[in-house]
Amino acid sequence: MIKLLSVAIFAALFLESHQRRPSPEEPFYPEPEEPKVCWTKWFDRDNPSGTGDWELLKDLRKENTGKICKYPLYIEAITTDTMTPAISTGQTFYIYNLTQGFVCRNKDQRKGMCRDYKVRFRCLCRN
Ligand SMILES: [Ca+2]
Repeated sequence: MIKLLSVAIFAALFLESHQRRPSPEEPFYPEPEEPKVCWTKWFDRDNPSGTGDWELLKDLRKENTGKICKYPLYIEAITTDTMTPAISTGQTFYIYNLTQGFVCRNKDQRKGMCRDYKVRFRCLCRN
């Protein structure tokens, strides 16, 4: 009985899948587009006057509720004065990653002082 039933189900599925086969006259549907990515605004919550420039993701999230997506795809840090990419300044960074954010500690620098940085994140766009 079960065998007969499974044959019947198979036959039904087989017929249905054949009925749905697109004919050459049907319109062509292109592949779905790649999801679009968006940047957040620039965040600059700290100045290097203390122990350094602390732009931690957890603090930025706390101070800017809902403004930074849960899973950022990219983080970018630049100086606030000349917009120089952090990686081009020659300074050493304590933290610079997607999960923690960005930290420049003054004690890690040859000149003893970090520049002031701002950060932004790339996220999937909201529709
Ligand atoms: Ca800063």
